[in-house]
Amino acid sequence: SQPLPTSSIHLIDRRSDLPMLSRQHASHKGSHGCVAIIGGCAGMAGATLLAGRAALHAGAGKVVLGLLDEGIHVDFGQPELMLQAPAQVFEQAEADVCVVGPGLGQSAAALAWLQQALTVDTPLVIDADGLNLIAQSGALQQQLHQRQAPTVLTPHPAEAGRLLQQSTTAIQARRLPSALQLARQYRCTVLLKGSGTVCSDGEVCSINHSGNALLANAGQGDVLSGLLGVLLAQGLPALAAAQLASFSHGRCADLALQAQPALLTLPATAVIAQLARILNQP
Ligand code: NPW
Ligand code: AMP
Ligand code: MG
Repeated sequence: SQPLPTSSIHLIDRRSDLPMLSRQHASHKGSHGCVAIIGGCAGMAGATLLAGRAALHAGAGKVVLGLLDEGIHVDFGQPELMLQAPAQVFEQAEADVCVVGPGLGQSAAALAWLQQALTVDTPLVIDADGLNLIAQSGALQQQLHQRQAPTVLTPHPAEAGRLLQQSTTAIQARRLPSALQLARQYRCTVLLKGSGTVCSDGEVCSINHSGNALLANAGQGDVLSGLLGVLLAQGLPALAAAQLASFSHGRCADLALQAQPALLTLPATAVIAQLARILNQP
């Protein structure tokens, strides 16, 4: 496809490059967005809980998880989260945004709930197994094309490779054109993860400068998807939400390393604990 002019490529390396989040003095929980997250098959409920906890700590008024594993009814580490069956979440239809994929698995039930999620008329974030299922199904790709509300795809390089039928190495060698191609081919906003996350809406591309290897551990992508969900639920446009989510996620790791230069890793729950403090930090 057409290469981008350099004027359409931006480096994001300061908080002031991105919109600040605001809270009205007399606001209430209904003012700050309701985030629904669909995933959590047996053995991977942790991914969905991490996304939900991240959404809560990033400022969501309410977070509802639709778990495929219906045996889990409470997150004892974060009892603010509402744990339901996916059918209940869709029936209530109260969410301002839907995130689908963290810990979803690739079962027949996962496929059915992804199909349902693609029909919501609110913004939609698709991550992890949601992306893996779309990569394997022309019917889902067609459903994606028909969506009117904004959709953000958040692949890591291996997931991006599956979506473009290329190797992970090929994606990593051409990260900017890959993000652009994904955005154009799937008619979505794309957040291509990894060191130097690339965000694209098919017209412009940005490269995120924050983040470091403290984030190289399981669960970080799940945190990012929940964080992105809240920003969309609060009304940020898709590209700005993707840029702010990746910048803030990376910034947690940069601030942690600055405070403790010998630090070796930052687990996903440790990132979540910092989100409320750093999201609006100038
Ligand atoms: P390698 O090892 O280099 O060949 P998968 P997943 C590559 C759930 N989770 N740069 C890398 O390949 C998710 O939500 C549940 C280069 C890596 O081995 C999904 O539903 C958790 N390569 C499901 O697990 C917490 C990169 O991709 C391979 C790369 C499967 O998701 C964890 C892994 O990708 C997890 O979120 C990079 N920056 N990043 C839970 N607590 O319940 C990744 N790769 O095979 O898609 O597996 O990402 O673990
Ligand atoms: P996932 O592979 O889905 O768990 O997502 C991993 C998250 O951590 C993505 O947001 C990556 O951008 C981020 N991440 C992992 N390793 C690094 C790194 N070395 N530098 C910056 N960000 C990273
Ligand atoms: Mg992931």
